[in-house]
Amino acid sequence: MQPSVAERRPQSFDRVLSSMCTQPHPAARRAAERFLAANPGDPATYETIAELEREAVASLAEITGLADAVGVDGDTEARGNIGVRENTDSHGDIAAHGYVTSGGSESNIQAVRSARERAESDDPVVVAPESAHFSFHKAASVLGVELRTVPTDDAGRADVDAVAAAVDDDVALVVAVAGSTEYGRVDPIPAMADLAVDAGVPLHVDAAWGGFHLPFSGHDWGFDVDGVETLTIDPHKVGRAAVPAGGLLARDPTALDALAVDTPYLETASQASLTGTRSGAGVASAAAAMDELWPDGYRAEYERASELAAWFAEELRSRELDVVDPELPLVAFDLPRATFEAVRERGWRISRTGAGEARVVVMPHVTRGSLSAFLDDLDDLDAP
Ligand code: 0PR
Repeated sequence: MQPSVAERRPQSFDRVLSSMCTQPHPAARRAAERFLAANPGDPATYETIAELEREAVASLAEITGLADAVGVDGDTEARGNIGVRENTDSHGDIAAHGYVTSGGSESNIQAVRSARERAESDDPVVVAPESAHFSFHKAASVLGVELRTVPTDDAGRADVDAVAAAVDDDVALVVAVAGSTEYGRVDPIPAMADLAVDAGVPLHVDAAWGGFHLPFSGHDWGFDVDGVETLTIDPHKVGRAAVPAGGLLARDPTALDALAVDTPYLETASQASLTGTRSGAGVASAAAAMDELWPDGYRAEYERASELAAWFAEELRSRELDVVDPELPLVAFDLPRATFEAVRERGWRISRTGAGEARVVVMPHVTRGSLSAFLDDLDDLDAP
C-alpha cells in the first residue's frame, strides 16, 4: 500500500546534480508559506502581495540593469514606478516594466506573444539559436509563429553571421540566450543587439538560469545593452525563491501593454500575465529571497559555484574525461553510457545534453562534499 501523502517526504537534494531547482532560501520558504493563499492576479483584492510583486520587479530591474536604463534609482518612492501592469489603475502613474511569471517558459512565451502582437508581418518569424530552450518551440506552436533556429558556433554560442543571415522582413523577434540550459553558454549579446537594432526588431534575452550569476561575471547581457527589449530571469532557479517564480521584464511598457486583456469584473482594468490566478507563494518568496541576497549573497554564490565548477572540471580532466570548459557554473563532460547509467543506479540524479554529455549544474545545494562523493563513485566504478 502507498504511504499517505503526510508520510511522504520530498526528494533530498543531496544527489541532485542536473536540476535547475534548488532549496529555497529560509526567508523565501517562510514568505511562501505566509502568502500561500494570496492571488497576485487580483491585485485590488490582495494588496500586500501586489506590493511585494512591485518590490520583486524592482529588484529584478536592478539586477538586470533595467532600473539604470530607465533612470530609476533604488529608493522606495522611485521603485514604485517600475511596478507591474495590473496595478496601473490602482496606482495611477506606475510604469509597467514586468511581472512575476510561473517560470522561464511563461516568460519566453509571453515575450514571443508580445513581439507577435507588435509585428508588422502577417507571418511573423522568431529567430533563435538552436541552443534556445524548448519553451520557444512551445511558444511557436501555441502562437502560430515560425521558429527559425540557427546553428551555434563550436563553443555552443549563437553564430552572429548565421543569425544575421536568418533575419528578413518577416522577423518579429531575435532571441539570445544568456546561460544556455545544456552548456551554460552566453551568446554574444551586444553583437546580436546591434543586429536587431539595424533590422528594427526587438532582442529578447533568456537569462532564466544565468540571470542571477551574470551581474558578477563580466558579461554584457542585460538592459545596459541597447536593443535588449525584453528579458527572462527566474527567481526560482539561482535566485533561491520557491517554485513557481519566474520573471519577465520589458524596457518599454508598451511591450507589456501588448499583452494586456480587459478584466471587466475585477477592480483593476486589465491583466498582462498569461495565467490568471497566480502563486502568492512564488511572488512573496521571490521578493524575500532578493531582499536577503541581492547583491552580496548572489555574488558570494556566483564565486562559490564558479570555483567549484572549475575544480570539478579539473578533477574530471585528471580522470581523462573530456570536459566542456565551463563559462557559468555548469559542467558538461563525456561519460561512457554504461558509467552514466551506473551512477544513476547509485542514486545520482544526472541528465545528458542532446549530444550525450553528462551535465552537472552547480546550484546552491551542490557542494564540494557532494561532488567529491560523486567522483568517488566514478573512481569506484572505474576500478577493475
Ligand atoms: N530558459 C532556460 C535557459 C532554461 O534553462 C529553462 C529551464 C527555461 C527557460 C524554462 O524555465 P521553466 O522550466 O521555469 O519554465 N531549464 C531547465 C530544463 O529544462 C528546467 C529544469 C529545472 C529542468 C529543474 C529540470 C529540473 O529538475 O532543463
